[in-house]
Amino acid sequence: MSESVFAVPVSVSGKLSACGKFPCMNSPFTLKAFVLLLFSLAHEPLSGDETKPFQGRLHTTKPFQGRLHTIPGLIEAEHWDEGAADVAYSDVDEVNKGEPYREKTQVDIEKRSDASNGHGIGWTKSGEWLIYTVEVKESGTYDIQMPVASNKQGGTFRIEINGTDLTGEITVPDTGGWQTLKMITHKSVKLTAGTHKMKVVMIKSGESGSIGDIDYFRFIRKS
Ligand SMILES: [Ca+2]
Ligand SMILES: [Ca+2]
Repeated sequence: MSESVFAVPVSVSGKLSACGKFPCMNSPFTLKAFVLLLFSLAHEPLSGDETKPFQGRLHTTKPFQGRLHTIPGLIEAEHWDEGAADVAYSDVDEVNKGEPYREKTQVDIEKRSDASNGHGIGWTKSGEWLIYTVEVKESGTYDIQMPVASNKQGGTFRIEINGTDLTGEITVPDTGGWQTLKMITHKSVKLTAGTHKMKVVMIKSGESGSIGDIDYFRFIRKS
């Protein structure tokens, strides 16, 4: 639920109490606010997380098609969580410049025959991000393999787990063209067993004018 909806009943609470024990029902606005208040309390109980906007918003995303990503394993870049813009993902422009592969989205999905699952993400820009709900089966040290493509030197991105930087900046190299995927590997990240929110954050564009195309993230346990 968005913060703006939650703010409505709070702002009219004085008006509700002015009518005694029960809310005034003669005003459509007040009735709507009361219904919103009940809905907010039922679905969004206040907790410690609500004081932290970042963590508070993360729990509203859901795995794509109900399928939790598991680690070790392969996470398709195009299978970020379901949820609204700026909750499950953030994108710099409203249109999907690529393929209508999943529900209407602002994220740019590229159809490509050389990619796993026939799709990846493309047209990536600084400031964009994507959330993936993941279940780490075994605590340990992992390498992350990622097929990427870039025409000229690409940009940088990082991977976070529950809001903490996991990888530092990963650079997308010049792969010889947008249609040429090359595997890059980020080595030795430590993960703890459990369900986590993985966030891929686009940091800085490269000579290509973009960060790079990404096909998937494969987590391989090393120790
Ligand atoms: Ca877009
Ligand atoms: Ca893919």
